[in-house]
Amino acid sequence: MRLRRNLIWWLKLGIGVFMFLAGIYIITRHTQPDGHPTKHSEERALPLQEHIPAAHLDDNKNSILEKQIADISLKTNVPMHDQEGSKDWNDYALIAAEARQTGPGEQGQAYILPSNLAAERDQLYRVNGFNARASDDIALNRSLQDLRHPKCRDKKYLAKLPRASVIVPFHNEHWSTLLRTAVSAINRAPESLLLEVILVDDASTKGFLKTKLDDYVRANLPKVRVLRLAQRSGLIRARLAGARAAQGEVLIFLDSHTECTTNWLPPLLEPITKDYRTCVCPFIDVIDYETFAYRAQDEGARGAFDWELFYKRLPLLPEDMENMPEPFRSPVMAGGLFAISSKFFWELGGYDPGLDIWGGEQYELSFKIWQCGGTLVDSPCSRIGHIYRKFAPFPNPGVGNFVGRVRLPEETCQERGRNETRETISEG
Ligand SMILES: *[C@@H]1O[C@H](CO)[C@@H](O)[C@H](O)[C@H]1NC(C)=O
Ligand SMILES: *[C@@H]1O[C@H](CO)[C@@H](O)[C@H](O)[C@H]1NC(C)=O
Ligand SMILES: [Mn+2]
Repeated sequence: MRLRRNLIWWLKLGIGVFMFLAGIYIITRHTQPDGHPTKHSEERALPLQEHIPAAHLDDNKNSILEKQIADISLKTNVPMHDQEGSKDWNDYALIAAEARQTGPGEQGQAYILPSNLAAERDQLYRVNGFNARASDDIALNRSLQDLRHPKCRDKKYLAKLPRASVIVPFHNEHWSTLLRTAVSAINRAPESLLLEVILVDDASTKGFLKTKLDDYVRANLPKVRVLRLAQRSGLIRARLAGARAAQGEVLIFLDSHTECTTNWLPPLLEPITKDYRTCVCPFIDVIDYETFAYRAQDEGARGAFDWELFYKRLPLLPEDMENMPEPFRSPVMAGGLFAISSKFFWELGGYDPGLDIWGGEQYELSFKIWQCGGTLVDSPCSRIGHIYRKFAPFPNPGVGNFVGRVRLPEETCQERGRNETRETISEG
């Protein structure tokens, strides 16, 4: 009898002490001042995946208290959004309409140009490096097959996402490939999330890219505006000009001969909403330069480079495979297509404007992202096709490759941004 009483007393004391300690733990976590860049607030902005295991503490049959602690620390560590905060952004009416669409190149199928058009074909091939004549027979709003991971189809994203500005620099781009870039981006993005598409004309010389383009855009594409550079400035300076003109909270850079596929935008915006220093790349698919057939390049890889700074693709890590289709970290971006918050882009100082035309700019920006406390991820549910040309149709007017001239951001990020606490971008 006495022994049992003793046991109960000890048990009560044990529970009491445990609850007291747990209480103190909760209180200190809760009252941590928000504005101070403590280690704690550093952790807050880490990508979601790293914190997810905490949610599985439920399985652990320990005390309710422990679960409460886990819940609270989850809430304070990560701007987690529950089911109510998420939304199905799919445009099912559009998906159904596209499924019925037939014609040249529809459903992303190969289009074989009739042989009587060989002369026109050859002439346009020479100036574009791809079969632009075939492109002209394909609808600007052609349908594409859905190559995404099956789990992407009904995946929900945050209901509150920031608005994006799409920036498309071009120099002598072909008419239908340029417009298909804009049309596919606009049609397949939620109306409320795509603020504008800025076409940055880097001193093109083709006549139809002037008044005819302005007129077409004014009549058909209210979200598009054309920004003209006075002289040939190169890809990087064109992107910078577009970024300066952009009004969205997120900047999305696209190449001028690309096609965005179904629901491409929310998977790029969501990681940035969770941490504005995350830069997000879509999966890049291949649009065939001859037939415009749409196909996958692969099912994801990490960007890297060799000792000569040539871009390489490495296999995914096993944990990234397992996590599919969640965004995974990638050391360097391929370059042409990515999303970044305007805030972070300017904290990084944008691109180094000393960089000319093409080749290496992705290293400069990728290094700056990682060195300035950012993260670079690939988002498998966002897929965008790109025409890899058969050959370069115009000479590179710059000094060519500038790999040797990549300046590292020693001063760039130490001054800008480093002393700020991390935060998420406001919605809109
Ligand atoms: C594509 O455009 C054509 C012509 O402008 C239009 O009739 C058709 O409905 C559009 N298709 C979709 C899926 O919106
Ligand atoms: C920290 O940030 C504030 C506001 O952004 C700025 O005024 C200040 O100069 C920065 N301090 C340092 C040491 O960079
Ligand atoms: Mn390209």
